[in-house]
Amino acid sequence: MPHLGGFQGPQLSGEEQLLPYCLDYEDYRITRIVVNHLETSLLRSLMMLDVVDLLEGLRRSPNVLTVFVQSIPEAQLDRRRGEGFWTLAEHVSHLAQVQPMLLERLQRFAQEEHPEFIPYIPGEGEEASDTPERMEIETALSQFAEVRSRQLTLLESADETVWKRQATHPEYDLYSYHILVRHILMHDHWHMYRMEELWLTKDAYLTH
Ligand code: NI
Repeated sequence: MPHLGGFQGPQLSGEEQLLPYCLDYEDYRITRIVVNHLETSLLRSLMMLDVVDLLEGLRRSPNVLTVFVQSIPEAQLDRRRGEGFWTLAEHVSHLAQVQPMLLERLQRFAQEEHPEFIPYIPGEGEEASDTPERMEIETALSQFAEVRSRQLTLLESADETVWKRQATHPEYDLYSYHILVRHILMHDHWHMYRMEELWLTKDAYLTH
C-alpha cells in the first residue's frame, strides 16, 4: 500500500484500501471523515436519482394508455378470458378509479410528517363484486389523464423533505413518498401489461 511519508496506518481492509495516499495518520483520519460524508450523501442522492425519470414516466402514462386502448378493437374490450379475470375495460376503469385515492395519499404526505394509511380495498362495503365498475372508456381515459396531471402538479411542488418522508401502511413493510410515487408508475404499467396479455396472449400461454 503506497502510504507516503512512511506512515504505516492501521491494518486496512476492503474499501479502506482505496485510500492509499495519506501523508500521515491525521490526513488519513480527515480523509476518512470526508469520504464517509461523501458516501453518505452519495447514497442519499442515489436513492433520489430516479425522481426525474419517475415523473417523466408518470407524465407519459396517459398517452401510452390512450394510444394502447384505442388500438384495441371495441369487441375485445368486454371479453372475459376466464372466471375471476378482469376484462380490458375493467382494467382501464380501475386505472382511472384508483388515481384520486393515490392523489389523496400524495396530499397527505405533503401535509403530514408521518402519515398512517389504511388499506384501499376497491368495492369494499358495496354489494358488489370484486370487479371494477365498468366505465365508458373515453371517460376513464380522460379521468386518468386529468387526475394524473393533478398528481404531477403536486409532485413537482414537493421538496426534498417531502420526498424523504416515511409512512406507515399495514399492507407494506416499508412505505415512503418515494416508494408511493414509484408504485403509482409501476401500477400503471402492471395493468397495461396485463391488458396486453388478456388481449393478445393465446389461451395456452395466458397466466392466471
Ligand atoms: Ni391495481
